[in-house]
Amino acid sequence: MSGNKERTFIAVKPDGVQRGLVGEIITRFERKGFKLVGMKHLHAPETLLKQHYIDLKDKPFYPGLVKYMSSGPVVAMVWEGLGIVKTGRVMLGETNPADSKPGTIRGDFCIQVGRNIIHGSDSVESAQKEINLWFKPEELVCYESCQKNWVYE
Ligand code: DAT
Ligand code: MG
Repeated sequence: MSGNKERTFIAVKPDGVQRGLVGEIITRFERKGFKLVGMKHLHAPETLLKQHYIDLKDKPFYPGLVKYMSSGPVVAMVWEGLGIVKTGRVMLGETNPADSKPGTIRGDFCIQVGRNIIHGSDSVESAQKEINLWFKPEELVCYESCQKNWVYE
């Protein structure tokens, strides 16, 4: 995927869902002009979460991270747009909310790294991997946004 069709995987974590922040997070991506192409609300199986965070398997916080992620439902989404992986990360803020600027999602809504409410892919390659892990191809909706010519030149 390239250009306006770049995609990223965004997930509202269990604390974000429990705290009623799903709408706020969707609103931020919608208002920016990005396009929603996939979404589901699920209690993710541990096997999926272990695979999702496989690169962190040797970190001391890995077991706690998997437990936290499986402690309640998450809202998994695929968003699309120009430069969305990089811009999505800017919108999220830093991994540690304490380092995140006001105006970012983590800067505005959370305090500790172990309860940082949202996941966003960190590269185009990992986005592709994560989208394939969480979604079947038929779960991604193909449509043209009526905003296209107003969001892009
Ligand atoms: P990000 O979620 O910003 O991509 P990451 O991929 O390095 O960050 O880590 C994944 C998640 O693991 C992160 O959102 C929260 C948790 N985590 C990272 N570093 C941690 C730490 N030092 N202590 C506890 N949890 C941590
Ligand atoms: Mg990461």
